[in-house]
Amino acid sequence: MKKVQLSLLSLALLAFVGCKNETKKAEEEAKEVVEEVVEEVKKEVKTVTIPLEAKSESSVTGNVSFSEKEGVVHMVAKMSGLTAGTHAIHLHEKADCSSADAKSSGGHWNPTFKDHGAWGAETGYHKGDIGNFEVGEDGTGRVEFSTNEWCIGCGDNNKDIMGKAVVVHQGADDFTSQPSGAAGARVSCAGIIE
Ligand SMILES: [Cu+2]
Ligand SMILES: [Zn+2]
Repeated sequence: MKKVQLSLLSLALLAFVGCKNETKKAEEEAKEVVEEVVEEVKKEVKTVTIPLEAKSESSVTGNVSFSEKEGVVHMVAKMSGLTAGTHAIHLHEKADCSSADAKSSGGHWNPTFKDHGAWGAETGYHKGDIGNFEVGEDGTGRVEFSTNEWCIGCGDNNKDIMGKAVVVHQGADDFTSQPSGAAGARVSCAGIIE
């Protein structure tokens, strides 16, 4: 039995030595390809992930990640500690969550000076008017949102979300009350900073 194992091992060794040069070349080529792809991905995809901080005596925490590819920003917000029901989520104008009620983040981010409304509404909407989401008994929430009206760090004041804040509200956005949809207390906040 041992003998069989040994001869198998030497066969494998022979094969290994024989192929070594070619393997090495293939390995190097593969490495180059991987490096090129990584460089391309770095160029194409910008990402920022930020933690949500509980505010207004809530226990709502979580995180929000933004990624930009080919001119479209995709947002994924994951939250827990919410009350069951409908909650609003917006981008507010300042990445400052320092006050206990998160009002330090200012009003809705509205670089184009439009009325507050539902995203895409003909009557107007703020660039921060993401909308509402539903939460069940387990208190967790997940929001996915994509738009080509935002960018990550492009420097265009009408699009750039860097330096703004994600704010989650205790209540629902009615999409009509001005200037912010009467969504109630700010229960969680995250500054969009790197
Ligand atoms: Cu808000
Ligand atoms: Zn608004």
